[in-house]
Amino acid sequence: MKLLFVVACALIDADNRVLVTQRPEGKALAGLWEFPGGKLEPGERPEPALIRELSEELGITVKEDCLAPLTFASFAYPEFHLLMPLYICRRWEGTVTSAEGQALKWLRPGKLKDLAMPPADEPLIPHLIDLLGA
Ligand code: 9L3
Ligand code: MG
Repeated sequence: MKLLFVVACALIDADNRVLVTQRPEGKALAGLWEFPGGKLEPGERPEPALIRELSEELGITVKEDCLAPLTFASFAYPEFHLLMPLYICRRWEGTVTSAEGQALKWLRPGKLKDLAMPPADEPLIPHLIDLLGA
């Protein structure tokens, strides 16, 4: 089975809200709300990959020591098995903007349950509720 290594991040604001972004039309899982991130490039370590993805998708600069791993997601699709660590980040430089035209939402963790999310992302919600409250 092919492994797909993806990294994702819960950006957390001063009110303990978490950022989710909507996958754009034309991409796999279009319309679903996810924690921002993406695939590792060949030879790339997870943290630099996440820093690159957050810069490309949200226009922010994140330092590696501001990323802390929280938990791990795994989901077996028919074509590949997705492995995805979830990092948290409370400090970044710049303003979060939709650099690729995707919709953005800041939500308390308890509200994430109302969104349609990819199957890998949904089991991450209780970990964020444990950390930040609902
Ligand atoms: N994926 C799932 N949850 C996420 C992210 C960032 C990605 N939080 C899944 C969707 C795709 C695959 O990982 O199946 C690769 O993502 P992308 O490179 O298409 O964003
Ligand atoms: Mg992505």
